[in-house]
Amino acid sequence: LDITNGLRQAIERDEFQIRFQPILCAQSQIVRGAELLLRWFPSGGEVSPAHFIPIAEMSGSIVPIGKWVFQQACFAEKQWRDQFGTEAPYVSVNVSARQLNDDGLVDEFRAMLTASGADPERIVLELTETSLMSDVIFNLSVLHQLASLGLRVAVDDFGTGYSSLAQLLRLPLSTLKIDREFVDGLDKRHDSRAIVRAVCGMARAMNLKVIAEGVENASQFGYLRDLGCDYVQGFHFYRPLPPDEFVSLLHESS
Ligand code: G
Ligand code: G
Ligand code: MN
Ligand code: NA
Repeated sequence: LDITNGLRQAIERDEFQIRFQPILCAQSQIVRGAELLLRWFPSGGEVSPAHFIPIAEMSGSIVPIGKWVFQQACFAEKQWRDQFGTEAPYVSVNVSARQLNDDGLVDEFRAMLTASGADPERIVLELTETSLMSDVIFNLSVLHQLASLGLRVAVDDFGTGYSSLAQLLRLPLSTLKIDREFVDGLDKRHDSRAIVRAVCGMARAMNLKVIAEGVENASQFGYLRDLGCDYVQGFHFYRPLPPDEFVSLLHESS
């Protein structure tokens, strides 16, 4: 399989599917959001995003793919809000650094928001710490333009990059997503607990929300709740779900 060429035709061939992994309030355990995760099924098989996303980034296909993903997020936000009103969850989408370098990005996101009727304040763009720091001056300007559309910005994989905290906090952020490496260490390592506690404390002082990702068991969840983490996500709660199963879940719990 030629991944690079396959990715160029994947949208028109209708080979992508999306999943939604629920994000829950740590205190109430009510579903408040979902992360949109892309799946690719080229002619019968499946290729993991861990494999194809880096190739899409290198070849540039991530630009049209990222627009398609954002469009799906807009449709989902509108659909959920029509069905569940103010109780509807927000939707979070992964955005690659390469997409920020695309001149058309801001105009195209604006047009998709308008055409779909989605509420930008209920859409979160997840950028990894590493990609945010790759060109902080340039990203600062693009992210402020995206934030002025009303979109929220989250730092994904927080704690794994080598960022300057001062630089990072100049960005228009709403949320920090603590990397699962620290969550994984919670019931094993004192330093992971200290890091999670410090991140939660800093976030509160800076008026940011904290999400812990990769929560896999009750013990990790217990620490996160006690340490003041706002939201949780992981296999302990739910795997990434097909869109109809996610909506069924919302119906069951509303
Ligand atoms: O869903 P899974 O854990 O297999 O995803 C693997 C990696 O692919 C993660 O780092 C995730 O952020 C990334 N990923 C999944 N969907 C998307 C997407 O729509 N866009 C981008 N840029 N990355 C994605
Ligand atoms: O890099 P990013 O944080 O966007 O990665 C999201 C990926 O993490 C998704 O592909 C999802 O399948 C995976 N994931 C979600 N929850 C868990 C979990 O509890 N444990 C592990 N190991 N991976 C998870
Ligand atoms: Mn993510
Ligand atoms: Na992450």
